[in-house]
This record gives sequence, C-alpha cells and structure tokens, in this order.
Amino acid sequence: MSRIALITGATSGIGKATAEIFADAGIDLILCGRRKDRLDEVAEILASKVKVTTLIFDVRDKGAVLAMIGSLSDEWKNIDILINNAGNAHGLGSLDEGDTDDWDAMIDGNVKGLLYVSKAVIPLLLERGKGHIVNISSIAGKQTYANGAVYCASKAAVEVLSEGMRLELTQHGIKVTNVAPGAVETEFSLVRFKGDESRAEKVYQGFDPLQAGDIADAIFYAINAPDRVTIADITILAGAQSAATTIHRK
Ligand code: NDP
Ligand code: 8X3
Repeated sequence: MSRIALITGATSGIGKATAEIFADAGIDLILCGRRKDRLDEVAEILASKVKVTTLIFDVRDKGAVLAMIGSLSDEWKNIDILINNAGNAHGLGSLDEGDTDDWDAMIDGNVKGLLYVSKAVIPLLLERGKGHIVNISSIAGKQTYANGAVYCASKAAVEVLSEGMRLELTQHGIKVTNVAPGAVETEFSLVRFKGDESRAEKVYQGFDPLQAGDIADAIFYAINAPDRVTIADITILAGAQSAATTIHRK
C-alpha cells in the first residue's frame, strides 16, 4: 500500500528535493508552500508518478494552517509521514541592531509554524497509531554563531521540539527524526539576504556545498528504516565544512 507524506516548504530546496525522491519511491504527496505557481509546477511534474495534492498557506498563519490541513479529504488525511521543512533565515544582524521584523519571521515561521502544522497533523497520526515526523533543524541549532543568534535559537527550538515529540509520540508508534544540515545550496541565502544574488552566491563559493538532494537522501533513509530502528538525529555537513561557520574554501 502506498504511503502519504505531507511536506511543508515544497516549492524549493530541500522540500522540493524530498518530494521528488518520495515520488520516485511511490509515496503520494501533500505539497505545501506559499508560492502557488511554484507549487503547481512541482505538483504537475510529480503527478505523473504519484497522487499529488497541494495546500497553499503561510505556516505563520495558525488559522490557515489548521483550516487547510483540516480541509483534506478523509483519504488524504491518512498521512504516514510529516516533513516539517518550511523555514528560512531572515537577515544576519547583531542582537542590538537586528531587524525585529526578521526576528518575528524566524520565530513565527521556524518555530510557531512548525508547531501549528504539527498540531494539525499529530492527531491524524495518533488516530492511525503510526507515522513518522521529520523536523528540519540545522547545524545552527547545535552551534550558535554571531549575528545569527535568532536563527540559531529558532533551530535550537526545533531540536528541543523534536525531542519533545519523540518523548510523547514513540509510545504511540510514531517516530521522530531531527535532521540538521550544514551549508546546502538552495534559495536559503537568497532569502536571508533579501534577494541579493551576489551576496547569496558568495556563501557557496570556494567549496562544494551540500545539495538539496543530499538532505532528501538522508530523510529517505530515515523514513525507510525498519520498525525496530529510530533514526533520532542526523547531522550532515558539507565535505569541506567542520562546523557551522568553519568551511575550508579553496
Ligand atoms: P529554500 O528557501 O529553498 O526553501 C524554503 C522553503 O520553505 C520554501 O519552499 C518556502 O516556500 C518555505 N517557506 C518559508 N517560509 C514559509 C512560510 N512562512 N510559510 C510557508 N512556507 C514557507 O531553503 P531550504 O530548502 O534550504 O530550507 C528548508 C529548510 O532547511 C528550512 O527550515 C531551513 O532553515 C533549513 N536548513 C537549510 C540549510 C541551508 O543551508 N540551505 C541548512 C540547514 C537547515 P514558499 O516561499 O513558497 O512559501
Ligand atoms: C542553515 C545553515 O549554518 O548557514 O541553517 O545557519 S547555517
């Protein structure tokens, strides 16, 4: 029987790559994001392989999250896998000078948004007595760096929420995996630097950065582990990366 996965942030980067590898494996998809054109494009391509439906919402909008996931048909509510991936860094600034709108976007999206989506989906998993939640945190959730403290705090919160979910849900047959990537070449830096392409490109210059598919491979490994195995945490760094901000560039 095919499985159903709900993926947030499926319009680009890690979420999109995860949707692609899941589709190749015959996993039906509920794809979520804000950019309808992008979501429709991904959905149209993957619909040749599996059943696909899309939900357009901002994870920060509690009402929309609960309403959209609540509006799924009974068939689509049989979710097996939740990938809590939507999120971004916004800006790079010190705690005295940082932009409070950036802070709101990171705390509201990366932390509260993940909570709202989880609140909507966990009851569906509990009803079925099985499931798997994969939360995308970051190496930044394990190692704080200057001028990124709010993003790092938001990802440290994801790590704690992964632990909390595992403590509450393992007894109900639901596995929880925390995935902490290092430097992945996606739209992440473009968003962080508010569309400044040359600044974003510099982040990935002089070394071979992780690609979204590398993270999707790890997620796929975790969700396919045998019942007796829980992959609790995966940290993936680029080959030239030894810590969050230590990258050996040529
Ligand atoms: P991208 O910018 O390529 O993708 C981010 C995705 O999240 C998009 O699909 C975007 O969709 C969605 N998203 C962002 N904010 C919201 C929101 N408020 N509501 C709904 N959807 C939202 O970056 P990545 O693929 O790299 O990022 C995915 C996750 O991986 C993030 O949580 C990020 O923090 C994490 N991560 C990334 C790393 C990296 O180096 N790239 C390293 C470690 C972790 P849309 O704009 O259409 O809504
Ligand atoms: C993204 C990785 O180290 O740029 O979470 O914050 S980092």
